[in-house]
Amino acid sequence: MDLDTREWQRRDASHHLHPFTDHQQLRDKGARIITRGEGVYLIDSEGRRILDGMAGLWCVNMGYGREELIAAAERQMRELPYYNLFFQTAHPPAIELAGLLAEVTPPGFNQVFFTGSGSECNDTVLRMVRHYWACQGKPERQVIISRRNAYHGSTVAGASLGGMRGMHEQGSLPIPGIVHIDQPYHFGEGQGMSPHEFGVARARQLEQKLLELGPDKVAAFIGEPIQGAGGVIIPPESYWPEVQRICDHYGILLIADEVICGFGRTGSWFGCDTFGIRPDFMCLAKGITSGYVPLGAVMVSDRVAGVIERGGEFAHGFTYSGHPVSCAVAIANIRLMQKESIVKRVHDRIAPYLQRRWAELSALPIVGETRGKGMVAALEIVQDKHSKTRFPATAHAGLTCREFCFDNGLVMRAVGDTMIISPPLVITETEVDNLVDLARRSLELTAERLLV
Ligand code: PXG
Repeated sequence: MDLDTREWQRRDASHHLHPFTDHQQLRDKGARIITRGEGVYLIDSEGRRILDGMAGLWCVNMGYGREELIAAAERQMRELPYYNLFFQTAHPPAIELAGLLAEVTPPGFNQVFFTGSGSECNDTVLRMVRHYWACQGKPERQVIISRRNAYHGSTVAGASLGGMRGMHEQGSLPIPGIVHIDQPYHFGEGQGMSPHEFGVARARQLEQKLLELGPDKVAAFIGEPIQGAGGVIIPPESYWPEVQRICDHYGILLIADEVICGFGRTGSWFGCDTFGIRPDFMCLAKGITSGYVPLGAVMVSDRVAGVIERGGEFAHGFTYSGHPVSCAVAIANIRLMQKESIVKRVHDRIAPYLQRRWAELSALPIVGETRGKGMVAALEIVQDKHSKTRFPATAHAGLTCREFCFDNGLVMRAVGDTMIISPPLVITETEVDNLVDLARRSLELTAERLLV
């Protein structure tokens, strides 16, 4: 179908409910219609090229239009478009991918449970953690500790594990047995402490919460190595080692939600490698297939898998757990990453370049801080650079900047007044220059509009 923009928008408004969207606002404005992708660029229904600074939703790591991934999907669809992994059955793509994941994940991860998404990974992990403790004769270990402003998905367990107040308010969440501590967000909540002190202080909240609940009631701690959707919250260096120490000391399981950080985003294969975390579970999705088809995978450590394997039937699974087409694309995606040494390229070349260029934006009068790691970065829009005072909420500084970005041909996300990027890992130096120039122009326009 080849319709003009207005007709697409009319049809969209007639029948389509969007995720995380105020439909009144959307209907007034009309949706942006994206029709194609090429490399790091999107093309919209007006034929405009837009640099995708978010890699879709943090997932199109290898860029749009990769023939290897397209061919793998087509081949698998012809061979076996669907079969399940229930009832003592398996298929070649799931078996091959499980082995490949064991190869690329850190030592001690040799078992994988497939799902269809990041949210399903976190639902799986919640059930598996409690099942693990029940198998160990400790069914009273139920509570999972998470963090405010974490994002772990939109299913009931995912949204409950997440720490988004707006999500909890809709639908009586969180479900019982999930509690939240504060996030390691130094710019927003540092209270005059040094990053080091603040990192330790925020990690120690885990210990305080454990002691308050009784350590024998606590099953696990869950965290994103870097919080993505919460605004690219990069914890101080002191944070994760202290969290790890506490988890080890009290014997609670550590779940790393690597849905965004996994597959090269932070400059190593996994966020755990970057931060030296030794988790019991890793939740993977998004970059596992570069977003071409849906897939999630829960990596289960040897210590946990040994118990689960001896624990009888784990009554859990999805129709699309390890869908053959998704697994075939994931295999092709990981092989392509290996062939192009993409993680090394990110680490040695393109991430340092991106971070150097991004940091230049900190000189702008409305930028209070820039930060980044690997191929994610953020900046804080402020009214007063020296006191780091924010604009009043009514100014909608972040959304204003986001609109200027779109108009200038750049996708950059706003989380409140924090602007964030997570471009495809295959972005070139010239494209990074283009991204930073477009971001600068949009920030200047935002300043002109707001600093009157
Ligand atoms: N964990 C993390 C860390 C995520 O970022 C999920 C789990 C859930 O994955 P699924 O595949 O169920 O969506 C995510 C997803 C945003 C945004 O606005 C971020 C996500 C999803 C939608 C929007 O930044 N992350």
